[in-house]
Amino acid sequence: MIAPKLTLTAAVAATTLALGASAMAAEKWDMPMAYTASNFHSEMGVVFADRVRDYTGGEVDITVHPGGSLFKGGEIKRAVQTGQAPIGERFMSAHANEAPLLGWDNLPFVATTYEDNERLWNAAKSSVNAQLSDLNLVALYTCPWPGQGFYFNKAVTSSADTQGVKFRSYNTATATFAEGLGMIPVQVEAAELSQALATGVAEAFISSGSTGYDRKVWESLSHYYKVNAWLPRNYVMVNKGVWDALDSGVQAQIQQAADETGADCAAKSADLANWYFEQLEANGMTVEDAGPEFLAELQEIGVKMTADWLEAAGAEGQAILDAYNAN
Ligand code: PCA
Repeated sequence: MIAPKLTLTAAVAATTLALGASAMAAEKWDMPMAYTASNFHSEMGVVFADRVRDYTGGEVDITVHPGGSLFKGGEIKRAVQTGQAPIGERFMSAHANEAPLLGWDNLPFVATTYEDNERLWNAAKSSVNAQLSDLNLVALYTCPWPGQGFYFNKAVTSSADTQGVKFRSYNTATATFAEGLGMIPVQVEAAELSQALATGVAEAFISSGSTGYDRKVWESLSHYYKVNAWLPRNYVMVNKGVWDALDSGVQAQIQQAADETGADCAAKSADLANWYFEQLEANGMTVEDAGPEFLAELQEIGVKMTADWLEAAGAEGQAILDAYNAN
C-alpha cells in the first residue's frame, strides 16, 4: 500500500516541478494601451495577447492594461523605451515632435482610404522601423483609426466660424491645423477628452467617429464634419532589448500573432467606420460632409502641413512620398 502512494507523491512532485520550471520560463509582460477597453484597438490588443500566449505555448504571457490605466497615453512610449514596460501601444504620430518621420500618417489628403493608407505604410515602413530602432523600440503591428474629421459645438461652414475656438489637438500636426483655422490648440489625451469638453477646456477637436463615440461627445458637442483628412495609426511596440533577448523561434511566433492581429485590426476599423457615424447621429449629432468652403481651406492648410513635414522629415520623408506616388 505504501509503495504506490509514494509513487503517486513522487509523480505529483515531478509534475509540480515541471510546471514550476515552465512557469519560471514564461515571460509575463504588462502591456499598457492608451485607449479605452471597449475601443477596437484595445480589443485587438487582447486578441493579440491571446494569440501570443497560444502561439508561444504560454512562454510569453501578456496582460493588457487599456485606457492609460498602467501608464497614461503620453507616458507609454517612454515606459517601453526604458524597459519599465516591456511592451505597449500608442498613437504613432504623437511622437512626431521627437521623430518627424513618425508623422508619416498625418499628411492631410495624401492617403484617405484604407487601401491608400496601407500603401503609404508600405512605403514608410522600413524608414519608420529604422527610426524606431534608434529609439530602442521594435514595432510589432500597426492599426489605422478611421478617417479624421472635425467635431464642433455649432455649425461650421468656414474658418470664419472657428476663430478663437479652443481645439483639442493630439499631436503637433493637429495643433498646426488648428492654428491655420484661427483656433487655439490644447493637447488632451483621449482618456481625458470628455472631461475637457464638459469643462470647456476644449470646444472642438479632430478625430475619427470612433473617439467621439467612445467619449460620448454628444454630451457637449453637436456637429461632426467628415473630412477623411488622414487615417493615423496606433502601434504596438516592444522594448528592443527585450525583443533581442528572445530566441528567434519565439520572435517568429510573436510576429505571426502580430501580423494576423494587425490585419484583423485594420479590417475591424474599416467595418466600424460608418457604424460610429450612425451612433453619433443616433445620439443627436449632425454628421455631414464638410462644406466646400471649409474643405477648400482645409486643403490649403493641408498643403502647407505636408510641406512642413517634408522639411522636418528631410530626404527620407520625400522618399516615402515618392515611393507612394510611384505606385
Ligand atoms: N482617435 C484618437 C487618435 C485618432 C483617432 O481617431 C484620438 O482622438 O486620440
